[in-house]
Amino acid sequence: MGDGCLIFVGDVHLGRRPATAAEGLAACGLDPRDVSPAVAWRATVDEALASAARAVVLAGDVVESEVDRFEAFGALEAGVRRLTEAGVAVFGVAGNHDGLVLPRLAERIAGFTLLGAGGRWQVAPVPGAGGPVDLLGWSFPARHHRGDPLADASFEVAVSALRSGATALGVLHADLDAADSPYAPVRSADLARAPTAAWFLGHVHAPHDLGGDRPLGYLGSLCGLDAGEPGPRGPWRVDVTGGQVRATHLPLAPIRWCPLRVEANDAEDADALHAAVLRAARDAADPEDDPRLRVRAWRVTLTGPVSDRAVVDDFLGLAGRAPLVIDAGGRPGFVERVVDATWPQVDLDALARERTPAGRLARRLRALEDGEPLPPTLDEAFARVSTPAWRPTPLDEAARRAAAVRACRRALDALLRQVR
Ligand SMILES: [Mn+2]
Repeated sequence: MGDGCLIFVGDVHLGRRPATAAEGLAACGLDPRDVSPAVAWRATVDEALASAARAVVLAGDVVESEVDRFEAFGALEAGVRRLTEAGVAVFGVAGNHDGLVLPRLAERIAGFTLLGAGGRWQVAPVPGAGGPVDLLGWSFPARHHRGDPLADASFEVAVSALRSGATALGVLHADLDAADSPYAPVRSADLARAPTAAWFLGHVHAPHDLGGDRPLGYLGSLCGLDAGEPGPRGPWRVDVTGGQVRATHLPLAPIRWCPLRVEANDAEDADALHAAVLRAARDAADPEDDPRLRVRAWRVTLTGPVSDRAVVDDFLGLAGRAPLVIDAGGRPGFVERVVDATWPQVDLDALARERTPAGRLARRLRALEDGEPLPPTLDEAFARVSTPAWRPTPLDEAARRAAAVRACRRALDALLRQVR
């Protein structure tokens, strides 16, 4: 029995629900509980049982916060019991959200093995059929951890405890390549130097591409919780054959957050724009998506230059009255929000000659679009919002310019609407 696969699970956040989507879900006949992380966790357990996995490994932030621990206990205990009764081992490391609560839950749930408790690295052999596999794990000892976990003396001790001939898989919750982070900063170069065949990380909710030969990166959230977590979500199936690791994403999350850009200028009235939104969603929705996907939440961005502002305003007014329902790709869906990123279709050259505030703005916009250097005051402003904890990678020149162009267009739009 068993093909020896493991199931790795990124940030689950039991206790969280997509609160802002309640109305849209209701319009699709669903409740926030139908698309919660707990549902994704149950589907993950089903998947592990169906594929006769050797082990399920949780990469931290299993629980949203301490006040969710009773709810999390129920969901976690039920899943762990089903797994262990079928001979599937369950491991986990604690993250920043559950640095205090996961160790307490682990103590009370039979069969759940917490790895690296108290911030001390630990090695655990994975039981079950197949070649020898060792897990190398580290848990958050608190809500914050400013030190590099790899710099801890226990790391070398644990590494030397890895069995020779075993495939070592690293698991921890950490902030990758973010030097000043209060969330266990680690360098990918240091991880790559370790004698492991792969590193599976929790913390950042956007999944990395782990499909390569030696996977190293974020598993991503198990279930997207808002429009900031777009695209397919779910656990990863990890197969170990002859020391080779192969990771496959299993997009089994019940809800998917889908960004959708729609050109607004082609529509002559609000109904035509509505039809364009439906068309775009139907083009984007893949009927072959995982059958466990129950609903799509669309974030519609209206874009492009617009000659008739009233069409967009009319559409926004109508769409704001009740959630816009979209049946696409064999699945229900709803528009979670409409973002108006259109700009007025004006003769910028003519406007730029005017000695008015709008003219001045038009000159600035043209300069930005023509690639003239960004004003230093603007770069200082961007530097202030690029704090290391939230935006480890500073915005590059192209992104700063695009943001400035967007802001300029919005301001020009507002200005021209006052004038007319
Ligand atoms: Mn998290």
